[in-house]
Amino acid sequence: MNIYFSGSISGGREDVHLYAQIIALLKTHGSVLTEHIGETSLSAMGEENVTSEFIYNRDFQWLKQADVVVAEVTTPSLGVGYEIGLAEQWGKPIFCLFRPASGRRLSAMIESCPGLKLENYTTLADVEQILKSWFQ
Ligand code: 6K6
Repeated sequence: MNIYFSGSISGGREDVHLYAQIIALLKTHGSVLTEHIGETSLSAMGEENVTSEFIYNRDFQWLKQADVVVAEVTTPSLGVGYEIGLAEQWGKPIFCLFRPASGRRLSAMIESCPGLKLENYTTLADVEQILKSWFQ
């Protein structure tokens, strides 16, 4: 099972440690194509020595290859929203995780999108249970 994990980069890296923990959980369910999203060395300024064109083409191909998309949507991100939109157009299963304790309001375009499943969570233990129910 190829899993595309989507999480904020330019939108802000405040949750990068959380992304790494979610990716570790996802790896018990399949192969994560985008492990770098959880790397602290990847800053909001992006990967060094690669062009945005390279990143776009690579991520586009990975997204196409994915069997499922899991997006952490707490930190608003243009890229994450775009990837969700593409995956929806392609008919892929999309699972979104949102942390209400952040104090943020999730975009209505994600909250009410009929093409995805959305779960609120508080702790990593919650995420573990949610992933089990999604992937069973
Ligand atoms: C920033 C500027 C140029 O390059 C970057 C960051 N480099 C990226 N490397 C890998 N994936 C990226 C990069 N920028 C965006 N993405 C993709 O969009 C990832 O798959 C994320 O899921 C999503 C993040 O979007 P933004 O808008 O928060 O960056």
